[in-house]
Amino acid sequence: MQNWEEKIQNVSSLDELEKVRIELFGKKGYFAAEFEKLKNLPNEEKPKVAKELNVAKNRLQGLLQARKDELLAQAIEEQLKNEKIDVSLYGYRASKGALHPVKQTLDQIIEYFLSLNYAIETGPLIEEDFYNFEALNLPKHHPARDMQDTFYFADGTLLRTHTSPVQIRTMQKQKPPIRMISPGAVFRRDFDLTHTPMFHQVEGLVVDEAGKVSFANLKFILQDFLHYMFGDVKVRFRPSFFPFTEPSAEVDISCIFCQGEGCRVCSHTGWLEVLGCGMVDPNVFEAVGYENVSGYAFGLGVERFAMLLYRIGDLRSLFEGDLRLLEQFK
Ligand code: 2U9
Repeated sequence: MQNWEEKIQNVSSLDELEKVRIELFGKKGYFAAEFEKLKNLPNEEKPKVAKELNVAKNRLQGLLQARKDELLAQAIEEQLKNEKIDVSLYGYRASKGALHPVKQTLDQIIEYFLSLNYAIETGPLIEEDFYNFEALNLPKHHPARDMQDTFYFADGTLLRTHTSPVQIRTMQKQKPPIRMISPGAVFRRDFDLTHTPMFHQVEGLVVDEAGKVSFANLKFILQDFLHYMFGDVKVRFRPSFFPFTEPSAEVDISCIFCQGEGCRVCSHTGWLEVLGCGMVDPNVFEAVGYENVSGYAFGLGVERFAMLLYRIGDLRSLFEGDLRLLEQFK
């Protein structure tokens, strides 16, 4: 017995202790064998020996449990010592992210038109010729359809070159009145200081019964919008041409860099072109089966707005994902 007690005291790990436990109390262990031997004893000796065996068994079980508790406590102590953390050490601070300046600009534009109850409509990036060109009064052989400007797929579909197809789709599924904007990515085969093959547009469309929507309404809304975006600037409308609007105009603001004095950004004109607009061409209404309506439309490039608002010189820097640029717009 002494031998077993020493054995229990001398184990130095929980694994070793488990081995001793099995040697003692397992099916083929010491006590199983001793109880087996009882059978061979004379009857009168059996109770005495059995009692002794039970006393020894209980004692050793107690010792085993005590040693187990001791070893567990030691292990926890050891762990606490090794895994001690120094709470006075400096940690790494997670750096805050920021919205991309194009996204911030887009949000600001959308906020204005939402406040006037314009609906926000979206559509597919891969379009059919009809929605991107034909319905917008851009007939076959129009130069804008050129392979030079448009990304075509082999099956004749294309990457939309403007968000106007969304307005066509909206008019097809809805009756007037319509008051909507279509923000989203567009694609053109263009890449230089002021052009990237993908950029974002916001286009607007308002349609109601003939006579209810005027160029004067358009002028007021765009003026108000540009004041919201750029603050106290002058706004002017210049006659222009777009296939899908007639009459058409381009809209300038007084240069926000030189207050109209003339500088490099405005090519010494004092003006910056920021929008295109006009009254929707009757051919467009015909293509969607609208009759006796009038409407106005406008379009703008979001990256251009972002460059002016955040004074970014090179358009391409908006697309390089350089954190040093993005860090500046927190
Ligand atoms: C429908 C009818 C008319 C949308 C318009 C412009 C003028 C325009 C350019 C601004 C800079 C595109 O991003 S840009 O290069 N857009 O000048 N867009 S009118 O006219 C429409 C659209 C849809 C059914």
